[in-house]
Amino acid sequence: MKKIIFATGNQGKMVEIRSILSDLTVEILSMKEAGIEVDIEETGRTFEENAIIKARAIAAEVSGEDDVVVLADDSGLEVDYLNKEPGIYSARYLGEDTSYEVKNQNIIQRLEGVPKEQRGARFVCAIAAVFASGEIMVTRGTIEGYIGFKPAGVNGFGYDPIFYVDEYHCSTAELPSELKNKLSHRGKALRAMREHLTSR
Ligand code: ITT
Repeated sequence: MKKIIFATGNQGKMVEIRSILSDLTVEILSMKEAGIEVDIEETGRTFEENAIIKARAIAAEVSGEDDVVVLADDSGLEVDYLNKEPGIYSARYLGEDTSYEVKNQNIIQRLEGVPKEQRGARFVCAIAAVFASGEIMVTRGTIEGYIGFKPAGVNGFGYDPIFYVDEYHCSTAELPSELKNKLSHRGKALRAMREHLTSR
């Protein structure tokens, strides 16, 4: 493997991915850097299905290139009190173009008056790999936490300001990036994938 192309258009994810895989001695390109622009419809019913759909769509654009692995991340926030919403619809929740200030405030409002014990939530991440041979592999990582009573922090992206971890009594947007990457759903799923990539 000489090159990884990451099938994501999300800059926040890309920053974390580069940091988590920084010890790999391979070139890591976002799909934009690889010159690929494709609008991918996420029609899957699970994080795993959507990650495979994204990785396959980009792999189709680079087919013929040996030594390239295409990876994709599908992730989201599951809130127990909201029957695991927004889940796979996390990016599309209240509309793709709605700001996270609004999305985060909306989730806090929907949990108004709900005590901490019932505010359980988790981030889930599925990472799919499509190899030049056509072989597919998927890993999953999760981090447990709860929805805070107010947004806090400026690190990370998306729902980080409202997702709190018990151990640190703060949101993942308040954690230094290295610590978030160590604990996070994405860190866990990507490190599991890295094992597969380096053992080949
Ligand atoms: P790509 O499909 O191009 O990768 P996307 O943003 O559409 O980008 P997803 O469909 O996987 O990606 O949606 C994931 C959403 O879940 C993301 O936009 C955030 O709102 C949320 N999310 C995932 N991981 C997160 C994290 O570490 N911190 C905060 N929010 C996260």
